Amino acid sequence: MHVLGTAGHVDHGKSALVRALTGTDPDRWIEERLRGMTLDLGFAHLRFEDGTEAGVVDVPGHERFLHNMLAGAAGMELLLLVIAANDGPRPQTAEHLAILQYLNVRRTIVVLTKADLVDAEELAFAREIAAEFVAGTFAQGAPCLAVSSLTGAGLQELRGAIHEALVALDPRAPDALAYLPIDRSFSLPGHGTIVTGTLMQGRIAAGDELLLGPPARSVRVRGLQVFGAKRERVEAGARVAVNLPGVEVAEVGRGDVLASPQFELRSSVEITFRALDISVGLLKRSMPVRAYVGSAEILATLAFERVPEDSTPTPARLHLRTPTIVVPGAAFIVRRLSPKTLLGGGTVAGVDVDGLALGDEPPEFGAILAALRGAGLAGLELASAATTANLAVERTEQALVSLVEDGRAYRLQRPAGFVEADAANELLTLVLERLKTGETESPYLAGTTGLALSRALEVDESVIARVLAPFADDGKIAYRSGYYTTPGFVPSLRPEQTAFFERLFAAVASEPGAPVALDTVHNAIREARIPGLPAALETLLASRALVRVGDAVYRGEQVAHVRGLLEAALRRDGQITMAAFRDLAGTSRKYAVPLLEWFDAAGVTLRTGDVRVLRRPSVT
Ligand SMILES: Nc1nc2c(ncn2[C@@H]2O[C@H](COP(=O)(O)OP(=O)(O)OP(=O)(O)O)[C@@H](O)[C@H]2O)c(=O)[nH]1
Ligand SMILES: [Mg+2]
Repeated sequence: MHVLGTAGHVDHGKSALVRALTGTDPDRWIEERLRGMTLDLGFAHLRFEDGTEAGVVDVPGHERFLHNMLAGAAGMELLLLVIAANDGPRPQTAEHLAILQYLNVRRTIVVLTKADLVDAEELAFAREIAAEFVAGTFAQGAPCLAVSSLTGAGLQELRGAIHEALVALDPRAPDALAYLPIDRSFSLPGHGTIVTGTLMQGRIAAGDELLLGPPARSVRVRGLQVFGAKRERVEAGARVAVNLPGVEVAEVGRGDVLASPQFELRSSVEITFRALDISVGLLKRSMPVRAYVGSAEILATLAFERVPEDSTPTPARLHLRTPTIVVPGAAFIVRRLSPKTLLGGGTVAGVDVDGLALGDEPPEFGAILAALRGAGLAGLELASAATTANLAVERTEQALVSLVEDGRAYRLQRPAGFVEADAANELLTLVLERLKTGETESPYLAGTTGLALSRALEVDESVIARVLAPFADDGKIAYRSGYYTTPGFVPSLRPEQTAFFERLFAAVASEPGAPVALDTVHNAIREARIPGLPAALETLLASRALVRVGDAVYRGEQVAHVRGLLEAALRRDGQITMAAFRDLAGTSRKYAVPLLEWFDAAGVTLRTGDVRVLRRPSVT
């Protein structure tokens, strides 16, 4: 069996295509459906009459969710590179393609979606642009098919091309040791913890003893499923759900690995690295990076004997800050810490190089680290660090910069200072444990506030905010709209909560301009007597799945739609009156006034006299 994956820019129709091909909506979360945007990986099952099947992985196109795309990208063998015929290749089309060149894609089909929105001449032009775009990449010469997921045009031909490609793919190494990067974990009443992922190589059978980590522990497979059907054994290439008794769901998740017991945790691996052409100039002899291996994102140091000057493959080493199960031959990519520029990628070599030093180090590092350690989570500002370590400010500053680059100290803001990495990491671990437990128990909560963390951990709220900020920048923890969550966590409402909001908003689904009154929402919540509804509403508002405008509540997609119409009208006419806006939005004056004021406050429009103009000439 093989895994087919989507890639491409936000809104280009990846998820709609998966739905049209498989009948399954890969957007699992209500936030995704209300917002009309994929946030996390989605999964589906493609089946042909002759028994050929494939697992489908749908990725988010928005750059903010690139870490989720990366967690699913390594498993793909057949790529559907999605380009909207009416929009052409865009930044994430290029970024996804650049990432995938380092991973395991073996065949590509370019899919021009939204073909119903262009005429024959524009479509021919879109084909030309797409062919030019993939020229010189691994996708050069790939078949290019135009489809409309809306009308169904071209879907039969695409299914034919997918079938042909799947049949032509060699099976993945079934005789190798088992290696399954985990992309999801959840618990089922009566079954305990289930983990899912793509079995990259080898076989797994019920009853097998496997290694789970990090941290490493031995587990026994109770049961296996592929697309909801029970299996005694599964082979490489399948999307598998594995039932692991005795493992708490909070202890395992995306980024962990399930593998044959012959493997072990490694903290330093020899690699073959190939730089991305445009990033060659950024490479240093030893530099902190984010490494993406399997479904994991790991902070690491990339070290060269000789820094590459072009994109020819070069031997190098990766020192992983978190020891991880790494399989020889595994493909990976690395990005810069900040900004998260793609640097390149490669494959893991066979030899273990644990214990190699990272180079000589000046003696003042020890003194500064000791000073920082003494200050704990409060950290030290530069001048006090210099005084405590008995060093000149200038040398202290240079050393602190190196320590920050190496990941042994973090830079703090407001007020500026430095904190020892171990102390900060310990806080992060405590916070993440707490968040994970909360997210498992009440997955519908938007997250945990700094105040709640402060009370639970008995650490000053301001210290929490200051120490966690660098982790939030690095993607080790997520902070959004006042709530902390584990990275990649997307709140998910309970089925009865989802059903409640879907029912409530179904009434206005066909009218883009019609909201539900806030009072109606509150009354319905009170009457429904479903636990957790007020918190679920908070969550939907925090994620912008729902948007409160004055006394009314809209679906995020409605507001985005009206905003699109408004911006198009303003670009065309330069200005708009309230009455014209009311007609444009298909709503009444009662709703049009607060809506337009909301767009003013959101920085979309600017009021001048009786009309509105665009605040910024172009907004994406
Ligand atoms: N007219 C037309 N609209 C389409 C087609 N495919 C998708 N759309 C619309 O385009 C919008 C985006 O579609 P999605 O499938 O959510 O796009 P996506 O690529 O999955 O977006 P992200 O996952 O957020 O990156 C939706 O409003 C779809 O209804 C199509 O073939 N024709
Ligand atoms: Mg999508």
